[in-house]
Parts: sequence; C-alpha cells; structure tokens
Amino acid sequence: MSALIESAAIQVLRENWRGTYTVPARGLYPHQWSWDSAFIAIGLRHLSPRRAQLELESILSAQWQDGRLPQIVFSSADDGAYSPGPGFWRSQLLPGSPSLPTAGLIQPPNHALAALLVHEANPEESHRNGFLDRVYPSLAAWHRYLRTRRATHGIGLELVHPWETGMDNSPSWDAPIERVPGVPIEEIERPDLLHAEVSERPSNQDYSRYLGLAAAYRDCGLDDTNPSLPFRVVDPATTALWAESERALGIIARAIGQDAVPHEQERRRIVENLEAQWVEHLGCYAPIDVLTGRAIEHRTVSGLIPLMLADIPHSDDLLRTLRGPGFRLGHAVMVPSYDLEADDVDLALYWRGPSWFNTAWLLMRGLRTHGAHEEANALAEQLVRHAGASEFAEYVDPLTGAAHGSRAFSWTAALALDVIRSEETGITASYDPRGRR
Ligand code: 9WN
Repeated sequence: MSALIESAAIQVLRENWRGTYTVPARGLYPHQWSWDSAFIAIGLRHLSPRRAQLELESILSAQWQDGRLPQIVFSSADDGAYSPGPGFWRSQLLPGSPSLPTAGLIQPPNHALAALLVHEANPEESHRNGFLDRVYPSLAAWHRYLRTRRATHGIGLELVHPWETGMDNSPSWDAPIERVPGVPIEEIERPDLLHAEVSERPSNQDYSRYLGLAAAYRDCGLDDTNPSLPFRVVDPATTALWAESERALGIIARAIGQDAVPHEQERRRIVENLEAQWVEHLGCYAPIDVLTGRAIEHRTVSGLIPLMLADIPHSDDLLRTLRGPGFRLGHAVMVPSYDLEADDVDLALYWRGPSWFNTAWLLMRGLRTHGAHEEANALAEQLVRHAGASEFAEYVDPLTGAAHGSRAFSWTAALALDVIRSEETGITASYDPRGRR
C-alpha cells in the first residue's frame, strides 16, 4: 500500500518539477511559491539532496535587497496564467527588487527549518557541496528582515495581507479584511477558476479585497510600516514557524562555525512574545488584529501549530483542544482547519474547515515534541492514507476524506513521501516499505 503511495508521490513531484523548482500544482499554481517550496524540499530530500537544495536555493535567488523572500517567483512573463501575475506586481520597477519578477508579499518563514532538514537527510553530501555555507547568509538576511521590518510592535510577525499567512480565507481574516477597499468586481480576473470549483475557492468578494490590498502595498513601495495599510495581523502559525526556523538557523550557524547565540536569543524572545496570542477561553492561540489591538477569537488550526515548539507553557491546553469536539484528533480525517463546532464551518471550502496536509505534518511534529507518539503515528498514517486516496489533493473533507481543490498537489506528495521515508518522523512499520521502524 505505502509503496504504491510512495511511487505515486514521486511521480507527482517529477511531473511538477521545472528544472530548478517545483510548481505547487500544474494549472492552478503555475509559478514558484515560497512556503510551498520549503515543504516540497522536505520531501525532495529523500529523492535527491541536490534537487532539494536547488528547490530552496531557487527561492533564495529571488531575495530582495531588504532580505524579503517573495510569496511568488514568476516563472515567465505569462501574465494570464495566474492572477495577480507579474504585470500586476511590476516588481522590476520597485526599489531593491531581484532580477526575477516576483510578488511583493511574503509567506510564512519555514525555509530555515527546511534547509536544516535537507542538510540532515544527507549531511556528508551537504557538507561536501557547501550547502549550509551558501544558504546561511540569505536565510539570516531573511530573518533580519522579519525582525526589523515585520516585528515592529514586539508581539510577533506582522502580516499585511491574508496571502502572507498562507491561510488566505481563514475566518480569522473576515473582520480585518472588512476595512479594505476592494477593486470593482468586473476588474477581477479569475484564471484559478479554470482549474478549481468555484465553491472551493475564495469568492469574488474576497478577491476584490485581496487585490485592493495587494495594490495598496505595491503602491506604497512595499513599505511595511506604512500607516495607511488597512490590514495588519499577527498570526500564531506564522509566529511558530518563525521561532522554529530561528532555532534551525542557530543549529545551521553552529554547524558552519558561526555564532548561534543571537539566533537562540531571538528564538526565546519570539516564544515569549507568542504568549500575547494566547486566548484562555478558546484553549488555543489566536491572531491579533494589530490595528485594534484585539485578539481575533476564532479557533483555527493556526492557533494549534505552536504545539511544535518544545517550551510553550500551554502544550497541555493545546492537546486538550486538539482532542476535543472542535478538532477531533484521531477521529476526524487529520485535523480540520477550523473548529468543527463553529456555526460557519464549511467542510469543502479551502481554509474554512477542510484538512490540509502541511498543517497535519506540522502538528505531527508537535505531538512528537510533546511525547504523544501514538497520536503522532496515527496522524502520520492518516496523512499518508488520505494523500494517496485523494490523489494528492490540495485539501480534503475533514469527516470523509473527500478530495477538494487541486489534485497532484506538490506539498501533499512531498510531505506524504517524507512521512513514508523518514525515520526521524517515526513512521510506523506499515508505512515503511523497507521495514525500518
Ligand atoms: C495565494 C500555493 C498557495 C499556497 C497557499 C494557499 C494558496 C494562493 C491562492 O496556494 O494560496 O498565495 O491563489 O489561493 O492558500 O497556502 O501557498 O500552493
């Protein structure tokens, strides 16, 4: 069973490979996406260390002078394939842009974590070809950008667009996005709807505001502290990934003879500040709307992802919430993206209920970190099973496992492959074709 899933996952990654990077999905997502590439590299490390390195190094090659890694690196000037495309961003006209056309926004910082995992899959080869020496300066510049340009209020990383959170239409963004003036509906192009059901994608109303907000950010020259930006949130999953990547940066620094202490101190600071996002009565972390100073009180999977951090004070509370009726760990299919008891949960719509494979993978690591190995193994098993059964869907119904969104989605294939192949993630014997562990 797992051998079949493994070879099908490899096939998906082969078909989506574009020579130096992997598209998230043919058709729907025809360029390189930032946090996708990091998740994909984690799977590719089992196939070819060089390919995994290239995947990460190609996103790093699109770094801006200020250190930002862009949400999307456009693979061609083909403006019609995805909206907003290179013609919308006109990145070459903006100061400090790289030579490749890119979006101006960012995505969650999982790259240093991925670089460390790629290195650890084959340390000899990685040392021999100088991978960590090559990527460390760019990763450190990325984290410097985050610290100096995106952490201005000291409570966490500030994100200026729902796309930056990677969880675009999460119910958490409904209230803050209300403030955003939208573009006229008739100006909106939706090439995405050629590849996915209307009912499974954000609405035109959402897009109107997404585009209005992206245009406002572009037109102020990507000035992160511009007081006129109408959307500014701090998000727990992004903060947790930032902390975890800062930890990875410290390990990378030490491995190449650099000073790890600043990264360790920074990580501690991030984890301490994360507590500002804890909401006791929800039993999980929740985003903060920086412009109102208030918590956005929805229970979403983002608020559970800090479980991956070893030293948070609320791991027992998070485990309780995960096992409770809202997320049904061990009973639902993987973990839903939104509280199953919420009135407006939608089991088929994107980040408003369905289960996603990247969040399952992160939570699986969190469960192991906190010693819940049986539940981690069960989640790993579900991840692999539903990845295969859904033909590597973008996301699945949290109760039935029915496939939604795009198929042959790269991070679904990559993370299933990682679970199947990785001893570190504690794969159960039934999913390891070579019978390790
Ligand atoms: C906008 C590529 C990306 C993921 C995001 C996911 C979706 C894009 C979209 O696809 O977002 O970035 O068009 O919906 O929400 O997490 O990185 O797979």
